Amino acid sequence: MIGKRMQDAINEQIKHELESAYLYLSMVAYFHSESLDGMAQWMTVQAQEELAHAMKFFNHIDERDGRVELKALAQPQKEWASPLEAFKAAHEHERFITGKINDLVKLAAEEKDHAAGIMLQWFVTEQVEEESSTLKVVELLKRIGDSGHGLIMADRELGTRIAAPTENEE
Ligand code: OFO
Repeated sequence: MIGKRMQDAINEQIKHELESAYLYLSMVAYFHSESLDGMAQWMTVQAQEELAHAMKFFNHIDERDGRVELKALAQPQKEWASPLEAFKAAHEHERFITGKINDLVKLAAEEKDHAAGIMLQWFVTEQVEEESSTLKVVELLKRIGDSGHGLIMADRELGTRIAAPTENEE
């Protein structure tokens, strides 16, 4: 059975993951409003990943005879000054989430909760990917600058992102 401290911390992390999905869905709406459907597609996949992350934590508590407790979600930001600012915000958010995962890893060690520790290793690796993928788009949009043609090309490229089949697996 999962211990109370770890259960509370994972319940908090479920909220963070759902808030990530909420933030990225808000960016989907923003990109659609700017007629950037490719970026909206990229962020849709990102939001779907976040729901899968929330469910990994949800199932971990469930499988260890704990009790999931869903919390109120903060209202996400609605507008950004530019696509670059939106992707910068996504990258900053991923850095924040990495910090939260690292806190959970520390707690698992303190509590000698090896099951949580093993589960969390997947998230440690995933956060490297999450930070890297958002940073790559930030760098791309910085290079493009004010070029309208560049933005259209980037939008087309980002629209090719599809959900990896393994992302929704346990
Ligand atoms: Fe769940 O990795 Fe992003 O936030």
